[in-house]
Amino acid sequence: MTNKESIPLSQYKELPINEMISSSQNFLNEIQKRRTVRTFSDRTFPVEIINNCIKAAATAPSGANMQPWHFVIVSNKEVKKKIRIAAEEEESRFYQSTAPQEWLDALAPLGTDEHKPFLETAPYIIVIFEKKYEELENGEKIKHYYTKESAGIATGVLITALHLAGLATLTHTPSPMNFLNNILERPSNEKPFLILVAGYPEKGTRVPAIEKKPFDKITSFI
Ligand code: IYR
Repeated sequence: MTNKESIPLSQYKELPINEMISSSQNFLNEIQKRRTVRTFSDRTFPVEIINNCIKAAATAPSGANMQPWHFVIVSNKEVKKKIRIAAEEEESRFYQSTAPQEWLDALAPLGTDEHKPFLETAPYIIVIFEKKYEELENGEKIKHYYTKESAGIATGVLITALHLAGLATLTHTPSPMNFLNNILERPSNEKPFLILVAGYPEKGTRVPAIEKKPFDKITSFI
């Protein structure tokens, strides 16, 4: 490995095997409780919790360490309303005309439709942008690599961190999402990647009776 400058890997700590097993099992037990929810309470909580989770997300590996992401934390009621109106417009088009029947059939078990009240009810919505390139003040453009993969990994960490902080989330991807650049005043080198709704589930929230595939169906060992 050629490396101009390096520092010791001082934070890495090897664990005894029994701790590795119990730690991975404990994490599995916890993350298995994560469910996507679609009904949120309007009860709020300190933004510090969101900030910490985003800082955790920003530790994710990324293409050439370019960290090609930007997170917009929306709690302002008017802005949330604008996002809801624009998303519902896109979603009405999707559900009523552009979605192929095959896609609608795949979504049927989730019970989704064009109504997105959670975009206004939940205290925070986090809009994640993938940055296609960085534009320096002198106009020079620095290309970013694997932006989708990088934003996807960071989003996975974010969802996990929010779950461990005691919050429920919903990944929402109205399509197309360009309206988010206008409403949130983000530049054209940033492409909306995903909306992550975060909050407490509404009392009495129900979730679809769906399951994850069994381990042996998603793995093979050679
Ligand atoms: N964006 C739409 C449709 C939708 C698509 C998929 I793939 C989902 O897993 C869920 C919903 C919506 O948010 O309703």
